[in-house]
Amino acid sequence: MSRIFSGIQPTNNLHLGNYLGAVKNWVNLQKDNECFFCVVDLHAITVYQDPKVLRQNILAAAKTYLALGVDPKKAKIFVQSDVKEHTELAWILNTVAKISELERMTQFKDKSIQHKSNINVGLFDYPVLMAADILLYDTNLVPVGEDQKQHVELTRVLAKQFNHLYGETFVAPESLVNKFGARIMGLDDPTKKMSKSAASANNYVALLDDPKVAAKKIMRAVTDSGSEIKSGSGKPALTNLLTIYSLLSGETVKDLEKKYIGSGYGAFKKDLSEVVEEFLKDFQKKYNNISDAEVLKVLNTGANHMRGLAEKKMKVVKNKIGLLV
Ligand code: AQP
Repeated sequence: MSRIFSGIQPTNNLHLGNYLGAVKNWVNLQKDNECFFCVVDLHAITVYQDPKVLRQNILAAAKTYLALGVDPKKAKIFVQSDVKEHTELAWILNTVAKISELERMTQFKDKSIQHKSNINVGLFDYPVLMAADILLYDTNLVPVGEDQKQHVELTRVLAKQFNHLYGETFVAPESLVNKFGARIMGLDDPTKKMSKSAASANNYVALLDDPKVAAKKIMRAVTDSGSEIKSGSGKPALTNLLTIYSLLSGETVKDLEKKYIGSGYGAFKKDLSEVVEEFLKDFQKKYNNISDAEVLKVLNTGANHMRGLAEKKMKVVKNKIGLLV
């Protein structure tokens, strides 16, 4: 049994990429591991969020975890800002992290281009807070999409640097990246990952999109030149659509390729749009049955449990660096 930590930012409605690259994996992992799944709201504010919308998005993210199958009897679900030790440890790790290491982070570079008018210190420091989230709980494994692998690598570096300076304190975690579906690409641009904060809503299928609207997004998705339904190099759009189809339907990409020999893109996309529509209808039925009171209770229980672990760990950390405890 491993200890597992992962989180998603409540920056907008979660999308198919968040599900297929992250939460789907969590649902499997919770069976045999000690799992902590967090709504990382303090990460979200590194890009300006409307306060009223953020509040709704935090609850929506937690409800989404539940509706996708994360089971509070098996895993702890909580909100990052409910456990103040995350930021406390982030400050301490800041004194170990090197600016030159943070400057190499791809997400920081990408987001600095995307949010030119607000390249704030938090955006730069994001990976250190993420390291704190992970190290605070002696996490062994961090299930993430391909895009977050670099941050987990940095977490390992920080754990080792701290241990070297102050003695064995932190577990150096490993990232757990799905072989398949780790990087779901944008529907409007299959060379970039599907992202909640993409400029166009046609980039993603949000899990709370009207199922009919989502079906239309699939029909409008960019395709590759030619007409063959095939994945592989030179076919980034079809590779992405086949990946989504396979992960949602359980059919392998090979079987899907066979099934659509001789069919055009239109027929393939029509079927995929129906698969997506059905998936969203089923998900939203579950989502709409979860009340605010129910999710708040789950978050409260989760936060209480996590606070206990976090307080204990912070005592150890403070003691190691010579603070009074
Ligand atoms: N397109 C994706 N394919 C596979 N996995 C993905 N993840 C995100 N996008 C994809 C995985 O989902 C988890 C949570 O990610 P996040 O929301 O905390 O941050 P992010 O990676 O920055 O996701 P977005 O959608 O791009 O959010 P914004 O636009 O707000 O920055 C992670 O495990 C991530 O790998």
